[in-house]
Amino acid sequence: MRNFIVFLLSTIPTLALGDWEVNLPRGVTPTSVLAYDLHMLIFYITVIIGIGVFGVMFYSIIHHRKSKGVVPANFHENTKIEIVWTVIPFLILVGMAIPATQALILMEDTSEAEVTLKVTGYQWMWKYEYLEDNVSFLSRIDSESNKARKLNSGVDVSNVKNYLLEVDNPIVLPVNAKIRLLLTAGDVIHAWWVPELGGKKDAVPGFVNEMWFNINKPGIYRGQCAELCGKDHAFMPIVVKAVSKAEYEKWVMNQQNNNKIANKK
Ligand SMILES: [Cu+2]
Repeated sequence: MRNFIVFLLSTIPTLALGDWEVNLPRGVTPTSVLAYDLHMLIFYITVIIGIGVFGVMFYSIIHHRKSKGVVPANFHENTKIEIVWTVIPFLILVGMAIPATQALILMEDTSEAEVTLKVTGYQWMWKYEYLEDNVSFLSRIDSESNKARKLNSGVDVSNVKNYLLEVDNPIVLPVNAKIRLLLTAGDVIHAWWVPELGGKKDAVPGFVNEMWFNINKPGIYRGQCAELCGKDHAFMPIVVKAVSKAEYEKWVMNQQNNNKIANKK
């Protein structure tokens, strides 16, 4: 039975199930934390409403059943009740819409970013351009995952570390800095998604979408393309390495030097 459940869960394309987690990750950015907290708040409101509504319903079904000789009350077209059951849901909805709107407004505010990273989706890789620092590179799935994923590769993928979630060139970004992403695509629609950084945005040919995050914890964060973009859609992962500002500056210098050497050749 457990194997069957594991099989069923494995058919759901999500990253969160690796550790038997079913909830969203809380993430490491202000927007991901906000989205998580908002999700939990609304989840608890719906749980309380669910318990209330089903509680009253089951209580009525059991204690006011016909076989007990109960005669139904008649309050058809009762204005007071109709006002109450309209006003209460209205207030609950407004109460949920206020924090949700505030969160959306914050998520859309890409102003005053320190680093601007242009992301272009291609079949099937990502191109990253650091607009201020003149650094750019392509990022593809790493060769180990790529070999293992081939039909009849004979590789047991459970032995491949970060299977399908590893790239050759990860993105490096500083922590505690506002990062603005400009997303577009060169062929078909892709979507850039790293769950722990919050948000997921489409990369559409001919359009530039924006998103931002400010990573508060150094670490490696992994994601995937989240828009079906062709046969290798599942094989264009995203890896973000969040490092201190000093380390980031060092990395940028190295990249610029590498670019210079490559250009000379
Ligand atoms: Cu894609």
